Amino acid sequence: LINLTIDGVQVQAVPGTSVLEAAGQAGIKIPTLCYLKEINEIGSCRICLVEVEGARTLQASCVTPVTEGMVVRTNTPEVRQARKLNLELIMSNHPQECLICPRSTNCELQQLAAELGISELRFTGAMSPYEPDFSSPSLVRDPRKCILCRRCVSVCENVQQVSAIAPQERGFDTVVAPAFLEPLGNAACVNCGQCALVCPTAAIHEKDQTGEVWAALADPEKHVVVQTAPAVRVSIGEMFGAEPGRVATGQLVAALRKLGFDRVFDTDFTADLTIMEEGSELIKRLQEGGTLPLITSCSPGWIKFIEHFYPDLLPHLSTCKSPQQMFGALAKTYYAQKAGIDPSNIFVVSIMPCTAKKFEAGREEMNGSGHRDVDVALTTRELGKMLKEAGIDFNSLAEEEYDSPLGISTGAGVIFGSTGGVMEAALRTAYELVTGETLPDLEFHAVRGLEGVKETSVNLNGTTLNVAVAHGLANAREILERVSGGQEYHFIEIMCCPGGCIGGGGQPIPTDREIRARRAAGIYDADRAMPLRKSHENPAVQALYKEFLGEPLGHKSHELLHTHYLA
Ligand code: HC0
Repeated sequence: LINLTIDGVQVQAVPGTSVLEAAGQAGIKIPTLCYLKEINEIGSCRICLVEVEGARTLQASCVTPVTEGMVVRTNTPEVRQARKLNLELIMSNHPQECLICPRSTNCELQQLAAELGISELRFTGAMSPYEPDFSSPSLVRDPRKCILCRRCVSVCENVQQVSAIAPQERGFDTVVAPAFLEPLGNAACVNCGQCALVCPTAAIHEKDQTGEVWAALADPEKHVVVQTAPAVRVSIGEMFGAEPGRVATGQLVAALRKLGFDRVFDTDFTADLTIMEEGSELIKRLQEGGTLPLITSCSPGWIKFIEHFYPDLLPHLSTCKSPQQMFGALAKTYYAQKAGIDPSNIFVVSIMPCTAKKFEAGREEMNGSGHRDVDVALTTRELGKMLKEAGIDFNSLAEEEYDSPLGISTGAGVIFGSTGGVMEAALRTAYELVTGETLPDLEFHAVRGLEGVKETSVNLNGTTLNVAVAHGLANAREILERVSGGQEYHFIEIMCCPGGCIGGGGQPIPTDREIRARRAAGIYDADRAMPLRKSHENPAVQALYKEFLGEPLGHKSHELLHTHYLA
């Protein structure tokens, strides 16, 4: 261990620790702005400056490693003044639009200005010459609000290995943008929104579609139904100050009814249905010698990634649409018929933890019912804003139940929300369908947790099934390279975002590793609390096959629930 002194306190730290981390471990807070643990440690913003005895200048503590005998001061007049000056310079070309900014009250720059005691704008310089970019179906780039911290660049390059954006031009003209200043909508961006999740300001944020939903709710001709993704129930409370991972399913339902939705349904229902279709597809490919491994297809950022970067591997993808899209297709056929409503008057809204779901909902081919499957996909953050605008006090709502039949689900549907969940749900069903026996233990812990790539083998009546799970696209790439290299898997789950949907780009800000872990724990709590925990036991899914679809992979399923991909 290395011994050093910070603000007169004796501190010990392992070699390689930064001064910032060592101070944090000793309970000494140093302000930061560009810093993002293990993702963006570049010392560019100069907010975390400290005085190191013997050094010629103040040092950025996030990139200064501890050394034996080091003496650090984090709170001297010089340090405070330098931090403040650096922040004032960052603010000198930042639009003063806080009152109308999408990140108002949740902006790190705003918060830091308050914490560092900035009470006047001493400098106002020229503004960024670049206009906002509205070309993406999921995200809005606003370079005027960019402070060039590079967090988005690092997440896109290192965590997702997509590299859709990078600093372009130089000097005052520097802008974070796609190559050749192309609009984001033309870039290889997968719409995952991890950039928006780490942006300290509103320089990248989700495309706000709340106006379209307010309009539909106010339209007496429209029958507006809503579906809630698995991962939203463990995060929406955070928009109202609740602890991450608190399961708020019943309050979510109550809040949506209060907003005026005609029916409140659950994406978990079609998650169960996905297991029936995808599980049957897996068994068919195993028995008939189809393309293996089969890879899951419910995460739209992942789909765009494989379409862009590994088109030769597309035959491995399941042809199943995602649960979001299956829901839309059924809402405008099965449900429309049952309820006696003209499908052209049904308006389907999704509440998703995901910005790529907006892109998916808009994909040309997603209209199996003869109508747009899903009309609008909102993020968890957008729903939070609507609830606030409506004056709904979320955390004090009494719990309510989903509507029937598209609101009936099992614990297997819930766990879709966390990395490994789709795999676990599929194994629960595949095991019982193939062996004809009841699973002795339905929890598959080998596929749970935040490790980047997880592998295990499951014995199905003498046949060994090799499975793998990846979350975050750098890990997806790792698995695809193994597949290309001939490693023998039968079934793979890939989710675009770190942690799976609980860490989606539309989730409340902040979302970090610890928050992801707590939301995942909430997902597994919700599963354990369900009376039914296997998709094939879902009575509403069984009724759907009996009354409408016939059988898994049948003609109607192909029409409504399956899709194709673009190479
Ligand atoms: Fe999925 Fe997801 S991607 S798992 O398949 O949770 O169900 O569609 O809604 O939340 O986004 C399912 C689909 C979701 C989430 C997301 C999750």
